[in-house]
Amino acid sequence: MNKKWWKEAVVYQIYPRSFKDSNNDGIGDLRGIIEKIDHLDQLGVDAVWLNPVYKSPNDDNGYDISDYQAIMDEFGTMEDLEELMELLHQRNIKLIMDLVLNHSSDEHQWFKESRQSKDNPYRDYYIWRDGKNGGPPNNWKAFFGGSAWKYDQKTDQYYLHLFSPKQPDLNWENSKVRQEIYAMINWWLEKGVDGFRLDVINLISKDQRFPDGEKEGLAGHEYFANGPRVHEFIKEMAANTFNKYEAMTVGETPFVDKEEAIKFVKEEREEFSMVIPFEHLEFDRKEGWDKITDWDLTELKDLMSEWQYKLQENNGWTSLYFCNHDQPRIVSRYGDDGKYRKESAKMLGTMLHTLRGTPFIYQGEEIGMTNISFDSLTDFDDIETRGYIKELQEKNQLSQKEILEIANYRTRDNARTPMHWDDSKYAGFSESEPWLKMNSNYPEINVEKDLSSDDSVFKYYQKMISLRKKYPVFAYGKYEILLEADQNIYAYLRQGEQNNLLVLLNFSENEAAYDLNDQLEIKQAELILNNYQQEADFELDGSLRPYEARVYLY
Ligand code: ISL
Ligand code: CA
Repeated sequence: MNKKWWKEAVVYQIYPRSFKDSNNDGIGDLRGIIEKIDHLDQLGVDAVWLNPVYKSPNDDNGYDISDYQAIMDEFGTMEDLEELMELLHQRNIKLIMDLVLNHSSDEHQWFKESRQSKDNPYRDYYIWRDGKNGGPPNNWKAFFGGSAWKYDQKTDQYYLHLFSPKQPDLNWENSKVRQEIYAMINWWLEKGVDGFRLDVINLISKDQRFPDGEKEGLAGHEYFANGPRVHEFIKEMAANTFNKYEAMTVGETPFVDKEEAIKFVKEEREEFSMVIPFEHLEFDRKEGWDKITDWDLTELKDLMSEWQYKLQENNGWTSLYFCNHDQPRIVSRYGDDGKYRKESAKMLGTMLHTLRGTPFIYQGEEIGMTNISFDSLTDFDDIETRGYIKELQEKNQLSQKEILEIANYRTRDNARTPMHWDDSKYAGFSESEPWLKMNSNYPEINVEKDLSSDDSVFKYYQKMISLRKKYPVFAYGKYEILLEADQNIYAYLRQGEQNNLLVLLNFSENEAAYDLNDQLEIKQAELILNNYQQEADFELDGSLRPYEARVYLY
């Protein structure tokens, strides 16, 4: 097993729009992040991933880039970014940027040219096709609703957009596009950036026959996800950019199971450092966005275990995460955001920090922030949510109230409400009304409060992160599941060179008994982490309190 800094690291994700507003226009910005570097340092994280900060008309909050080498006006200037990088580096914190390479904004110079005429030199930078039978070229659907094709009158053709119509897909078949992209990436690497998270990177190769999709789910995904040339493109990109700088790379990969994942992260293949999986966050949405489904802990355990074994057998790595800017808050999904908010937030965090992979913390997760509850459909900002709301209203099967309920549970805005720093108006995020409504529980859940309390979620995260640094077994230990069939407890071992970990996690709101006597022979172990004030003795059989998490070292 090769040692790498990023295997030992804990990454903290910042959504700049909602982290800290330095000039009180209601929008978070780069100087706001600079003001809060102490927070990151105190927590003990090793790297920061910034969501896109490039120039953008913000149709999808920065995931629609109009200039890859300039900073978004609201966020500040290139000098601000350079200063932020410098300050992070002074504290040994690496900077990971977000690269959106599957598509650009329709306001990018390339697209403005491309749509001018069929013989424009930039025409082939994007994917243009003739319509079929008076409609789009095929039945592919966009992630944000509707057809993935948009008709453009000027040249009487359609262009492909897997996300919003303001996010036209780049044509990776064109080697000029690839060369421009590599040059841009190298420009950032020369600047001193330490790595990249690559947005929907497994969608870059489309089946050039553009057949109609026939599979369940988003129509056409079998032809645009993990497409024919995806690994060829990634290998070429990595060899020409990241690998020359030993940069850390995190590929965001929807529609990827453990078998597909290996192809991106098996170390010998020299593609990515790790992927961002999705399957572990799909249990409560198995029947689609508008139906919340029940699930069983054994499903999560089986899935996690299969990934863990597959990756360790194949010398591959993964990110470990529950929350990001696209996901509702985990404590409101797999935990309990009421009575056991703190316990369950800590327990879920324990899982992320004790499995084999690199933990990613999303802003606010370290204080146990919860889902919102907006009271009007017009409060939602997220382009994805607005798309679904529109579809549901057109279908006319649910009442407004029912739509509101599902939107509150599902919306990406759950993660995007401003960060809670203290209990002042607008939670210390800004002095002006923020761009998105605050979560109303900020007086109870905020950083200031967590810093002044011994049993806060923040203090627990601090401890967890420092333990990871102290014991290499957290990063490199071999994973083995225990109590496989247990419906309440997720238990596993990590076996290292010097020591081992035994992790016990109770996912239920009730006490849960366990008996490990016929699976283990350990006489003594030290309890190094526990989310209850009154600590537990070591026993191979006993019971766990509601949402209890224990980590023993032996
Ligand atoms: O967020 C989702 C589920 O709620 C996905 O549909 C999401 O759009 C998908 O995971 C891709 O996400 C990434 O690319 C999008 C952008 O909107 C997301 O914020 C980004 O993380 C398009 O660039
Ligand atoms: Ca601002």
